[in-house]
Amino acid sequence: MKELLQNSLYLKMLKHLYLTLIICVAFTTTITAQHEVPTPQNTYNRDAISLNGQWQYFVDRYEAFFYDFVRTPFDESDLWKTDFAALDATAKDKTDRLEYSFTNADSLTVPGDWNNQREKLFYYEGSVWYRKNFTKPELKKGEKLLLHFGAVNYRADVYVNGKKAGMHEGGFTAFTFDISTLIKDGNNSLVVRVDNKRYKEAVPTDVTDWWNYGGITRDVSLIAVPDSYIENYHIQLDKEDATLLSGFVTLSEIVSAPITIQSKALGIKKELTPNGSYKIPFSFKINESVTYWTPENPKLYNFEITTGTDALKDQIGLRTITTKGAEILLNGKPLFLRGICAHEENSEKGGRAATKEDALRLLTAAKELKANYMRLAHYPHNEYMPRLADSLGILLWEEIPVYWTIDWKNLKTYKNAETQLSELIQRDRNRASVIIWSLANETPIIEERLNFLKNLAQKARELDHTRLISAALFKENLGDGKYTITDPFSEYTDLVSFNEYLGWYEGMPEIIDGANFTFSTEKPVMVSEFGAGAKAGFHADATTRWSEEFQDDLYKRTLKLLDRMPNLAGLSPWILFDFRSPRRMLPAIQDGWNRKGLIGEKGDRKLAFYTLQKYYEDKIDQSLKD
Ligand code: GCB
Repeated sequence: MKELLQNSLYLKMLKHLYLTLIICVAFTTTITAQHEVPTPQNTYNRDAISLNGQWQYFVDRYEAFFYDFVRTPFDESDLWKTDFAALDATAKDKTDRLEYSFTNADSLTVPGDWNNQREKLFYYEGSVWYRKNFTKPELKKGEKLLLHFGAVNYRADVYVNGKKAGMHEGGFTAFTFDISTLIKDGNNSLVVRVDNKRYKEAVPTDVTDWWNYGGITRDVSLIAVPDSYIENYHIQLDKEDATLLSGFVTLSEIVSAPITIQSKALGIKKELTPNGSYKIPFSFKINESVTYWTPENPKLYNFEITTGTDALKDQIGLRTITTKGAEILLNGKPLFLRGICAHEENSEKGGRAATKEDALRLLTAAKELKANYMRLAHYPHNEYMPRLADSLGILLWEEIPVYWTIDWKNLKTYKNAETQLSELIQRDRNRASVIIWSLANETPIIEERLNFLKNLAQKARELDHTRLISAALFKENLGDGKYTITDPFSEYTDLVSFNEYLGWYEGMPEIIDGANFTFSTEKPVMVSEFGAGAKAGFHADATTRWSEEFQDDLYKRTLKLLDRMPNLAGLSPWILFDFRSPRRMLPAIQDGWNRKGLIGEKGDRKLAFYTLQKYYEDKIDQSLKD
């Protein structure tokens, strides 16, 4: 007995020594090598091997597969040496993580959220592990293999053959790893831990009015690129002089061979000399006459960029977007934005809009409404949206999830928001449809928030000086039916945009009739939201909340208010479709849906849909007469 006791004590001591050793290793060695590279521009047109499809998964509610029992992440310790592919119930190597296995595990479809694929995951917020095996593709000499994720909500920890490729935070932007040194011939294992827990310091923070769908929500692909590849470029008309084509090309590695930018239809073939730099700026005259990109004629030109080692095609619309006083000018001509807001959801199928067809569903409904513009709320949407909007002729406001409350003083939070903004601009800078970068939605007017947003605005302008900057602000009630904007951040934006909910969050719709707005600024004004909840198919009189009639009446009164609003350059009512929100639980009316859609979740057009459609038709007729 004594011997047994001594033995177990000895074992315990050994275990402690071992753990201390692991913890020391975790703190003294550099944490696993990071393979993240900037996401290359235009992965859309690169030859890629899709890793979409069925991925095995298991739920890790207590995160026991990520942290050891003293909450040290396994991937910061030596324990992570085990190859995931070998981790199955029969493995001899005994670790705690043997209790988890992909063998016999169920599968989820990628891209897609987990909430709508398994009933038991509908409300789940936490960690889920995914695995996909893939065969190493043939690579030419000197080629690298990039692993590209369209988006994972919210945090992704990525492992290739048991080694960490890296981590990405932010649920709506693309990220890429160079996995060339992690892959092996034949079968390879790709494991992703997806964690969608909400927390205060995150972007967005823990309180939002939309569903926190978890999962690998966008396409995953492998892309082979040469050693030096085209990492980034911007091709657009010069903002000051539309006879010039201006921009830059950035390479992943410096090459000496010239870079060619070519567009046959425009008679352009220009050689740029890298001169030992990664980033090569250009600006030259276009001799042919240009058909400008407009919503009515969304002309796209084929461009080809070639370097000594790489070649890439893109379809780019050429246009300028500027403001003059209270007007927004597209190609120098005044433009009225007939808009509508949209969340990235397919309410009929359920869940996050993840495919090209899902994106088309949203854009087609906006077209039917006679909109020429959409506000993509409240986070970057799938690349399918701007790509399709480019060819369908819909202008876009794109946005990052700096929403309501944010941990304004936290530098990490700021960096996170800035990274998401950079990743968005990086992806969509060549899309003619995108005209506005929006930096925030309904954020409180306090000092620390102003600093945060001013820095974001500066960053946005640094990365792209060709587009307009905005944010959805709060209005100010001056009493006696008078309203204005006093938010000091409006001094830093090109547009003064605000959310206006008179008659829904303030009084009954009659209040709208006596309301008047004045602005001290000469900038274009945009009503970025207004609306009312209505359950599709519920009919009553116009004073009954939740009826289609109430919503319709509020729209009619608001549209009149907008007609007398000075400097108005556009509107984007809230919202195209009903969308899922855990904040909206009113039984038999909301049942988990925000009902402010002009279209119900099953596709039924509500009365207000036709009212707005008519308003937009009249605007078109009016602009034809002008
Ligand atoms: C807002 C928010 C939006 C909400 C909406 C509402 O002002 O910007 O995210 O969903 O109001 O329905 O209350």
